[in-house]
Amino acid sequence: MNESVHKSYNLAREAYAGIGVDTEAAMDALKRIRISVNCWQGDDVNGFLFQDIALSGGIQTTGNYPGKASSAEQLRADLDMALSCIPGTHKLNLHSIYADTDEKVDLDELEPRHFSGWVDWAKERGMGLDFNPTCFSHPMADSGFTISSAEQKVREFWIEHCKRCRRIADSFGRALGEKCVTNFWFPDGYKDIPVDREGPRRRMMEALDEVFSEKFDPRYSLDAIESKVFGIGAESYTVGSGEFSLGYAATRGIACCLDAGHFHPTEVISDKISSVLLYTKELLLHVSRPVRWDSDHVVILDDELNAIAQNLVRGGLIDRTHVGLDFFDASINRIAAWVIGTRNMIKALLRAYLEPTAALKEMELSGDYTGRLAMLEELKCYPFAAVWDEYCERQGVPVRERWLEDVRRYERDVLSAR
Ligand code: RNT
Ligand code: ZN
Repeated sequence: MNESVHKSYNLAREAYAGIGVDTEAAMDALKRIRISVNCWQGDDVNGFLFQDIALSGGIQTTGNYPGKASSAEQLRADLDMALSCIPGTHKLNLHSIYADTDEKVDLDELEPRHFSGWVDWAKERGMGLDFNPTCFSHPMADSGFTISSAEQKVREFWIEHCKRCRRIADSFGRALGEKCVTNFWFPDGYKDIPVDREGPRRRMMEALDEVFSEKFDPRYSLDAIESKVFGIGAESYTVGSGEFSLGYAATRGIACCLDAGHFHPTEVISDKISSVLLYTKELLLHVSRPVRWDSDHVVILDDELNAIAQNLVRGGLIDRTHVGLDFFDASINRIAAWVIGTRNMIKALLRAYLEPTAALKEMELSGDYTGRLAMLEELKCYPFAAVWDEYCERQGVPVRERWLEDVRRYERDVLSAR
């Protein structure tokens, strides 16, 4: 295999050199990108803090494939398995409900020490951590409102939770020497048509201002706010809409989080990246795959994924963007889901790095739209796969579908015994 991988790569390198693309430089750039892998793919967004709590907040996992992780140790073992099939060194994106502790703590009592198991794990692997308050799957979220609730008691509970999450994020950033991005997403909304659309938004804005009143060193943490168009049970009105979130992020100097499934079905986030980054310093992405709705399917190498990667790489916007994943499929092997989705994200970025960007831009600026279309179409048949295989080989991870054997072996040896 190695021999043929290198042989194909050498031919590919020549082909790309012919259009001015340096495949070695592309692989070097790719190596530096750390994808934020979402922990919640491993256990269907359950977490370990509470037992027997149903997933709420208008999101849903479907399927009950056997073998899901039910402790932090199991989830870490599963992640290690998945990461051994993914080229590069990445970040893990944790939700607060993944606290690794025997103590009985509620969300408004969490402290950095409840996550020390994760910090140690990440440190050993040279990985970073990202974080999320969990404003759902909790009795205090039963009304459908959290931080924008009209009830002061409810609001205060969630404000306290969010404040604590920011302190935990800061502790992650310091311990690992790498910025921790904390994403704030609130499911708040109405099933049916509200009378007052302004009130909850004003309350959310004021609550967030309180959450963000404590200042942290920007080298270690960054806050982001994730918008959404609707959720199950909140079909008519979502407080944290696109306009709310972009306006909030831009005026408060924090980041927006664009989730691929959080807009109208024909809207794509690839086109939003270049606009949002004119008004905010940094950006967080939740790369997902909505099928008819925000279904969070495993990311595949489709047109939109390629477009996301192109928009990040072509404009150099990748340096200001944190690429996170957000999918959870419980109907297939969960480790395979991680591997497939994350490898695809990396593949799409590699493909984008293998474009003759300067030449394409020149054609565009000089009005040569014929050349632009011709080149973009021919590029699709360039031997990108040979560079991808070489990259996997050099990074010491399985080439092509060989990772599936490893995952199947792990399923037989470990998952089936759960
Ligand atoms: C929900 C949002 C959010 C969640 C995670 C679990 O619609 O996409 O990002 O998926 O926080
Ligand atoms: Zn998301």
